[in-house]
Amino acid sequence: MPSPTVYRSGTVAIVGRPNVGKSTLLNTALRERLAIVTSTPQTTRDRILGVVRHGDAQIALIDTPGLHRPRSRLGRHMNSIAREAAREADAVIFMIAVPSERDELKPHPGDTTLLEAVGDPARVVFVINKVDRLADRSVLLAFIDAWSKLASFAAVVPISARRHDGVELVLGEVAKLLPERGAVYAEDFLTDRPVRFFASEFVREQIILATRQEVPHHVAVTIDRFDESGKVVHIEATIHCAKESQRPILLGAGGERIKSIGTAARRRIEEMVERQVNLKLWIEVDEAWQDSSESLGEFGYDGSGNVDGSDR
Ligand SMILES: Nc1nc2c(ncn2[C@@H]2O[C@H](COP(=O)(O)OP(=O)(O)O)[C@@H](O)[C@H]2O)c(=O)[nH]1
Ligand SMILES: [Mg+2]
Repeated sequence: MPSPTVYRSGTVAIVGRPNVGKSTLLNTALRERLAIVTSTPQTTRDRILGVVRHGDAQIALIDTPGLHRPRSRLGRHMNSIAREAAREADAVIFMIAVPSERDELKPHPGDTTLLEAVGDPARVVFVINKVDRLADRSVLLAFIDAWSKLASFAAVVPISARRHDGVELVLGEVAKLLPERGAVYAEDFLTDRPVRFFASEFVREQIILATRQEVPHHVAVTIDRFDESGKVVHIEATIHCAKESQRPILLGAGGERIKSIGTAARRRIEEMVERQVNLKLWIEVDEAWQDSSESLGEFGYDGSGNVDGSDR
């Protein structure tokens, strides 16, 4: 049976400061745990595209790194990815999280700067996430009021991405902003990233969850071997950290930590490939890689989307 015609399609960049819930929204909208989510800011380093069908529309959502004050070349690269995605997209989801206290009602300067960078608010759906945190709904109204004075958005939608609450409303609003044209992606197209990209991300996710403080920001993961020719998928990955002192933290006592990182990441990868996975992890120290353009390129943070550690 031919699939029904898609009348609207286009790209929608999800932008906002770190930790507001952009990646959670992507995953919820796609009903797929694609993007990695943690409570640590700057978890997302790359743009990740995920395509979702909503009514007559095909929406290509682009998750982006949170805009922040960069402290390294990597940070600057992450910011430029987000700005570029917002510029090039047909529409923008501009996301903030509800303030937890009344005195935070004033828009954050980081948000107002970002709003200016995004441009015409008529193509922006303003999404207020984490409303589940609010005990007092009047705070939300006051917040919406403060923001509505700043710009006239195409729509304002309060949601709880974590609870799947309001996500369909967001998709409905962005669909209205997309140009009328046929489907750009095939019906079953989910993402433009290869499985090996997600394999490296899932390892990084477990490192962020298992280590604290500065370690997550100093770690990159490359895939040295990805062999799916047999029944079992064989993957070898290298964890690159920036200091020799981070190696024992990653290893843990008797290698316990790296072992549990590997087990959890392997389960996530198996969930995605729906096959048994054999995952081997290595640790390497690359001093100050976040400021080396060579290392950034090698680790795939140069816009090439390449996640191979080398051409091994
Ligand atoms: N309470 C609450 N937490 C959320 C919600 N959405 C996301 N989070 C949490 O906020 C943190 C950051 O989420 P993430 O999606 O990684 O944010 P990103 O940095 O903007 O991509 C994670 O701990 C999420 O579980 C929500 O609707 N409510
Ligand atoms: Mg994210």
